[in-house]
Amino acid sequence: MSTNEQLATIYDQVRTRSAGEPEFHQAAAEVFESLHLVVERRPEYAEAGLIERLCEPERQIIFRVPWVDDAGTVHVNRGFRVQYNSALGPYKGGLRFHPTVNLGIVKFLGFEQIFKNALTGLPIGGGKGGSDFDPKGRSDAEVMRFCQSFMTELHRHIGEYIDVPAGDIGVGAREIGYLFGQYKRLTNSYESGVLTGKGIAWGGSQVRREATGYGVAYFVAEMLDSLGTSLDGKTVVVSGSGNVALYAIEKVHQLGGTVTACSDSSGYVVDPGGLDLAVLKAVKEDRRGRIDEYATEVATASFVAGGSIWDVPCDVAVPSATQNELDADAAAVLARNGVRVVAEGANMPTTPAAIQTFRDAGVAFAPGKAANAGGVATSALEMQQNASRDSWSFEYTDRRLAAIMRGIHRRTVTTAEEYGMPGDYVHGANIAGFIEVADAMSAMGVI
Ligand code: NDP
Ligand code: 2IT
Repeated sequence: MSTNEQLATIYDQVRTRSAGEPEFHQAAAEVFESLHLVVERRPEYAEAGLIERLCEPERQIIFRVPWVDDAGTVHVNRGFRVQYNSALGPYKGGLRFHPTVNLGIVKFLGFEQIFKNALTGLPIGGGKGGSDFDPKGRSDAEVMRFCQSFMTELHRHIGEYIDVPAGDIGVGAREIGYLFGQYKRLTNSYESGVLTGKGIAWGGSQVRREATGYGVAYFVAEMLDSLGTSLDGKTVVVSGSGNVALYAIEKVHQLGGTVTACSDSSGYVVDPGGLDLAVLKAVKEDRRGRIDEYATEVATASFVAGGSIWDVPCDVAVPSATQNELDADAAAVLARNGVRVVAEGANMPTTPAAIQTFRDAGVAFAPGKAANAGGVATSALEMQQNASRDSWSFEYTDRRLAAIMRGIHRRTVTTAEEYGMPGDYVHGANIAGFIEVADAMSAMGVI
């Protein structure tokens, strides 16, 4: 059997076993596309059944989450934690609270997380979790009761050396606080290292809140540097207006770029002179409001309900909302409008056809597992601080983050070159991440 046939057979088995999980198939297919380059040179990976083992989560936990709303009505949600791979360290990855969450979504995110975490060079395995709970429109008390119920089951499966969750869509500092409080109460122990993204006063790390967005901006700066230019004077469009988007915008502005548009699920705002971050934070962080409120408050801005944010011309695009938000049509528009660099702040926001469109148009494209790894990397720095009962300054932690992002960029570029795909960040990230995990798994035998 040729290498390609061998990989096609394994991929078919993966699909059959995970019927009805299209996002997981997509995430797996993206990695499989790069694997033939590795397996041709290193057949021992395929022989040891490594690829099949990597595709199968070590453990999947699905549980009932009952809770009572403010009116006294009982609700039942579903909770998930997929402990995907612990070859490099305890399972690590966020929790997502969003009505679209299902097992396939959690598996795609967990699978990506394995390679992303490997690329950071830090000792963290891959996992992901969440619930189909929708926090939108819920009071703090309702969110608290939901989080307490969720943690009442989850606490038996996690721990500083076992599995360390953090935030993702719908899970920020407020939710991590309720989750940590309930974990502490159930276990009667102040185990700081069990969750990351905590508040600074109770074991959190400086820069963790900013880290994913800052990290993407640092990565974009490296990509532009490779092209012989910089962020200075560039126009940038960032989709979403959550944790990742807000701090990507902040750092892009600090590095001399101008972010002219951002969005939420209701539409997008354009502010040609550059978004006013203070107003944006007031709307989105302080008030948990909708993005059209920005256009009501800022005279130079306009709100477009629905529509595609990718119609806004830019030099750099940073999709930072959710999976498959940038399709081939949007990619064609961006390319036609002269985009030079696209970096994924979200996980898998770009469809496979859109990635191909960027390749064909010669646009530099960085996948999330490289470009958005700054969040989880800083989570690993939070774990280091918790383990040593230390806390570092903002400046020191930010320098560490910037160095990690430079390292991931260098490694991705070098690996792509080594495997005959110069300039291809997708292959570079997949191959570098895979080799790191595969070598560790090989050393540990068939487990
Ligand atoms: P937030 O919940 O803070 O913000 C999410 C943003 O994306 C909101 O603006 C939201 O709009 C929008 N959005 C979410 N789902 C949809 C949807 N189905 N359709 C349209 N818009 C949507 O999440 P984060 O900023 O933390 O996460 C954004 C992305 O970044 C996700 O893909 C996440 O997996 C990824 N990521 C997050 C990291 C982190 O540290 N937080 C680390 C690495 C990656 P609305 O409010 O209208 O729903
Ligand atoms: O997708 C991601 O990398 C995250 N949501 C962050 C995970 C973490 O453990 O900090």
